[in-house]
Amino acid sequence: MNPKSNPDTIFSAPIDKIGDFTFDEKVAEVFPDMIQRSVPGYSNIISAIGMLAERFAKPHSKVYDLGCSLGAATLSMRRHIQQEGCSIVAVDNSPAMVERCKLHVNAYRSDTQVEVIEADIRDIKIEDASVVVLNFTLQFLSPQDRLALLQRIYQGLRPGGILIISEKYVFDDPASNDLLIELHHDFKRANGYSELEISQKRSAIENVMKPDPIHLHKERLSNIGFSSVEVWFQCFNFGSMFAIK
Ligand code: GEK
Repeated sequence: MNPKSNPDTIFSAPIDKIGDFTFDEKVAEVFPDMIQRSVPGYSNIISAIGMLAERFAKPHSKVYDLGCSLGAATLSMRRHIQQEGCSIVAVDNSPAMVERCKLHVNAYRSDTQVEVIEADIRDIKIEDASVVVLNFTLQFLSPQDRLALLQRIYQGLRPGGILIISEKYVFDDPASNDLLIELHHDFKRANGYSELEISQKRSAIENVMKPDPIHLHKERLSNIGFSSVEVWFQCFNFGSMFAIK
């Protein structure tokens, strides 16, 4: 996808009182630039989600993109899916994201139908799915809501279906955790973010995003019943897993 990307300068000037980060109009406007410069491996993950969807999408099944933002994963999957009668359901609870996502999706036509829905992913029905994507979304749910959503995804997946779940991680060993956080900050510096931007963004996000360790993700998915659970990508403290039913 090539959405028009305005530069992210949201945290570039000093802010008196930093509030909690929200996915509002201002964020939606600069989102492609923000996520590209902030999440190591983001474009590789988006491409690979397309490849995985190509393999796992089944004819006449549903494909879900939960927390779709501007629809990058949806568009990547739509480009790759060859199966007849697949439909993609893209869901986000930010009105600003959903409005722009619809524009991106409608800019091209395709045989794979896409429905963009403004809703909380904790409330939507998940059914007859062959592919479910949570690309950097689960981490924004309060920790006590995560298990229930993953259980509903498991129930809604067909046998052999895949969940792709990308997240920021924390690590139990403090020295490893600190090093990986520092490497992430180096990545942001290399992408032109200033020390002020890095620290103000960190303060804004720390109340709304609580990352889990990789072992907790694996245990939770295995306990739910997923048979194959593996990390297929990691760069610093960011990565992506698949879980196959
Ligand atoms: C991408 N997947 O580009 N219900 C619905 N949406 C939610 C909820 C919720 N409860 N909580 C958060 N969101 C995208 C990137 S961004 C990740 C995902 C990031 C939405 C929120 O509005 C935002 O659009 C998205 O989840 C997280 O592949 O910004 O680091």
